Amino acid sequence: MTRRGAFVVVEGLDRSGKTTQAEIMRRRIQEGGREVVCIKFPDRSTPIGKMIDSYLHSQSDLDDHVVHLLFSANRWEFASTILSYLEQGKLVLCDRYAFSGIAFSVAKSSQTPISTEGHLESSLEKLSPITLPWARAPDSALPSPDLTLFLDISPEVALTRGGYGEERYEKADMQKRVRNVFEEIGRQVSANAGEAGDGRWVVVDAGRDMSAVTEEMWGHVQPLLDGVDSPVGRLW
Ligand code: DGP
Ligand code: NA
Ligand code: NA
Repeated sequence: MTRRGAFVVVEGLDRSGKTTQAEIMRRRIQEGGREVVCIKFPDRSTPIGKMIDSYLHSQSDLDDHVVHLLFSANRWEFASTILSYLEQGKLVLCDRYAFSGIAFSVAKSSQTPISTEGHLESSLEKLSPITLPWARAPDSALPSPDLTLFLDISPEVALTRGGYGEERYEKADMQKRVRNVFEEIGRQVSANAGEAGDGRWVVVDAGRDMSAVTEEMWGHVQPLLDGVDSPVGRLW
């Protein structure tokens, strides 16, 4: 029986070099003669993805809970695709996943004062901020990564890289909160990894030069190149 492909997720803060590193990783895997498929979330090409894109460009305003569910729905749109690639023995390399979903929503919601303006005042006041357990729920049972590489960078170093971009979340105080939530997620994932037998969480210091980061990532990906014997897990 042929082995299934490995599911590898690259997570990270904005400006961590995540997308560049994922591309380098893809090329390396391919040059080694293995099949690899790259996926990136949010995937802005679908109708749901277009709503997310509009939100990120601040062209539309949506309640935090709604946004959270859209990002999650966007992942569900590709869940069966991911599973079928893995079954075909392909390594799936995924730029952001459910961990970003939790980190950004919890961080955003904890900094938003509840609006006291307008006719929605009374109902808005009843909406609670997004908690970690609430944020985890919609991604429950999505394919679980065999390995998550978290590219960690301090907001200070991110600033030396030219600062953040124009999108909604790309502000220093928000990035600090995101980093804190990612840290908590990492602890929870690591605590469950042994039990469930899947899903290691590895923190990679992405503040170093690019080749050092690539080499460390490669060291973790290499053992997965020949595939995985165990069935694909499911999140939490
Ligand atoms: P990127 O294309 O990787 O730069 O991601 C766009 C932005 O969206 C980035 O600031 C991180 C944020 N983001 C990614 N995934 C999620 C998610 O699932 N939920 C929320 N709330 N934000 C996300
Ligand atoms: Na970004
Ligand atoms: Na993304």
